[in-house]
Amino acid sequence: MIFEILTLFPDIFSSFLAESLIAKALGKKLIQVELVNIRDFADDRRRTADDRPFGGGPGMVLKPQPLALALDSRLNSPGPKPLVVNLTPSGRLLDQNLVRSLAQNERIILICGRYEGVDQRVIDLYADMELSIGDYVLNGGEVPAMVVIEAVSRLTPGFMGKTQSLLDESHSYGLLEAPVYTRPRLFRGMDVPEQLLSGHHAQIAAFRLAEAVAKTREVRPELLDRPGLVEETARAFNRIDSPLKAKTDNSLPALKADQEISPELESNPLAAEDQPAAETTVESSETKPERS
Ligand code: 6GU
Repeated sequence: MIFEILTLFPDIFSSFLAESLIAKALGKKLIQVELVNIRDFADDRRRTADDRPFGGGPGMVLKPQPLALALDSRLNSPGPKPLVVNLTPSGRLLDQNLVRSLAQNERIILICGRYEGVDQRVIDLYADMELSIGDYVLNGGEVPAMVVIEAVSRLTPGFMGKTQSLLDESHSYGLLEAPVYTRPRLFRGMDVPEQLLSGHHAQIAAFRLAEAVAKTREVRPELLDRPGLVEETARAFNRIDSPLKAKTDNSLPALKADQEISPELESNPLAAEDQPAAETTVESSETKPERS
């Protein structure tokens, strides 16, 4: 996976690229990151890359010419055809499904806008998509670019240890993570849930799944409304062979025999987007409910 970052502030990325799993992945050539300073493509002596907006208003806008030349230099370089992404708070919201589809690309160019944004004509000419990392405003696309690189790289084969990828598989149902604990067993008078100490793999898996559902219901109840989740969770739960199942059944609304998907959810226009083909779950086609 190749990431090319177009930015006015390449130094922001130094420690991000020099530490931990990202540094290891770069070392192993699992990922490649190229930093391109847009200012290098300015044609005046002062290397101007931004200007005031037509029509007035606060802030500055990235000038079209330096950015277009920077993009041309990358697009004319050899390699796979890149996906060109403009990072902006007015873009499509990034979530794990979108991360998965971004990871299908061999090469991604990330445009880090600054100030008030990027001249629209460059976006119209070059960008395949615009992407936001959340509903809040940042100073520029540099932190979002790091978010994209990290989230996408984690899906690159070999980036994570085997353990982590297995963990990810069990959490790919769109639930929040169950709470985790480490030694010491007793901390300030608080013990670790006994189910985690049993050593029984199936019991532990069932407990964690129940905890994940409970946590999700408490913090992000809307995630439980996602069409398909009911079937996926039920399936995951059914794979677990555990005496604990009977006990945890109450915390898994998904598993109630009489539960049906509400018509409201059935007609959710987001349903199709939430379940991109062959990306979310391998098993989704088998588990789809009959829909009339
Ligand atoms: Cl991609 N850019 C900026 N400037 N702010 C943001 C963002 C992007 N995503 C959320 N806030």
